[in-house]
Amino acid sequence: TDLSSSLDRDELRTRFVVALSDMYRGEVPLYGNLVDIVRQVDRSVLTAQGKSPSSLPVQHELERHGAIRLGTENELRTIRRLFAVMGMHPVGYYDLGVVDFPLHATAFRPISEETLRKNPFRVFTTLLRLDRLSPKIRTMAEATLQRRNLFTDRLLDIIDRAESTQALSAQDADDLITDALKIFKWHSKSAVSLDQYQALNREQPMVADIACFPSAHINHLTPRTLDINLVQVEMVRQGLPAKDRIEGPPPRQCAILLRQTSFKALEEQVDFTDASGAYVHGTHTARFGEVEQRGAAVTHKGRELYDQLLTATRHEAADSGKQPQDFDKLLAQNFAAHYPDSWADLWAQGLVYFRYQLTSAGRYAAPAGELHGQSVDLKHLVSLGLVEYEPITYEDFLPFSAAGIFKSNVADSPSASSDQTNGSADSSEPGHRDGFEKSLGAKVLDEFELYAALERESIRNCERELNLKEI
Ligand code: OOG
Ligand code: NI
Repeated sequence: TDLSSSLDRDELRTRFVVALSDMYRGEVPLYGNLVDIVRQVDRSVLTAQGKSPSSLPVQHELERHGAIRLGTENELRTIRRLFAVMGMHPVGYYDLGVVDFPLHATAFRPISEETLRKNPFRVFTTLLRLDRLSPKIRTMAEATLQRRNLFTDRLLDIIDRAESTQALSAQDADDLITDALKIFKWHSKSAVSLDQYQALNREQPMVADIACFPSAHINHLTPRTLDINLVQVEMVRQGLPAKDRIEGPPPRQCAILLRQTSFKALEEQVDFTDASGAYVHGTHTARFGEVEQRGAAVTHKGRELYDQLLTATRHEAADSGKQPQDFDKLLAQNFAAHYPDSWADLWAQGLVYFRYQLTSAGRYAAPAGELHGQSVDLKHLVSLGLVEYEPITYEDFLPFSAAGIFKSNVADSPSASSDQTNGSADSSEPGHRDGFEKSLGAKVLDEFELYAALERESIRNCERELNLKEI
């Protein structure tokens, strides 16, 4: 027995993202260029603020998310178990059916305040909906997916042990990382013939991406940046094949939700096998690089307002045949007119989730026990200057933004020319979510409830420190 066995899930997650990032930079050199751009931009932002480039915590340079696409329930369930060992759990449901992709998804991510602080890395994980494919293509996809096994026996064994003993030896931990990487590695030899690839690709390019390869290659990684607008400008200036607009809300004083942009997927050489077993050269387009900038998590009310403004802008733009730059201008105008842009207003109108803490005056008053046992409401405590609030960071994804990212990474398809997505903002028909959860073998957590719980917990802490009755 190994007495040094323990299980530090946060550390495993950090080792995993570092290893994944090294692997991906090796596989997709252009991704390395994007990371360099992000570092340059962040340095220039800090310099402009009179800060030293080393003033950021080391975790700043760890990627914030990645994405994979899976083909079967069994793959999804095993991935769920693997990510749980690294402290990542399924949060949120995303239906890509809103843009007619036979896909739905969740994000595996840390959920507690402490683990998010240590390293919030998450993986957007998509499952192919076989029930949405035409019968012939479905049979073909199922047959190739049945033949592949993403997981080594050693990896399955380590996951079992982590689940049953809640501990791993140092060797187990090393092997977990090594064998997990094998799942996400790129293979330039396809598991199917060029004919089959083309048939699957015609049905929907994502179907070919998922069903034609022996691994579930990571399709992008995403560092964060301090200024996504500058990264977009710099990508264009340096000749990267940048997506033509930034997804998400317009630039604001008070950043909300998530803004993302990417360089588009590259055409890569692939060997297919023909009937005689000989290799035939072809290409595949799936892997890209992305950056993100996160703002505040919004409440249901804040999200409805966001969806409403986005949908209205899309309709307005479609009616007048607007180009992407004009769309962004229109979006910015609509937000400026209707979405409050000061923390005080966002707070007063209940649009954002906040973390509350005692001010120095509050900490001074606490031991004096002046408020002991009283029930004082939160707004009053804030107005007395005893409690202050800061926005909670959004840790999830946005269905329309994800759809925009998917669409801009589909090669040569008629829908690829436009980032504007159709469909209604109500992206989560309950029937689909149920089906996804059945495939997953677990419920997906509700992101709004998680933010509300973080907010409540911070309020309870203030009450305890001030010796108040519960607010
Ligand atoms: C995932 C696209 C979604 C995001 O950042 O919204 C995503 C994919 O292309 O597989 O990663
Ligand atoms: Ni992404």
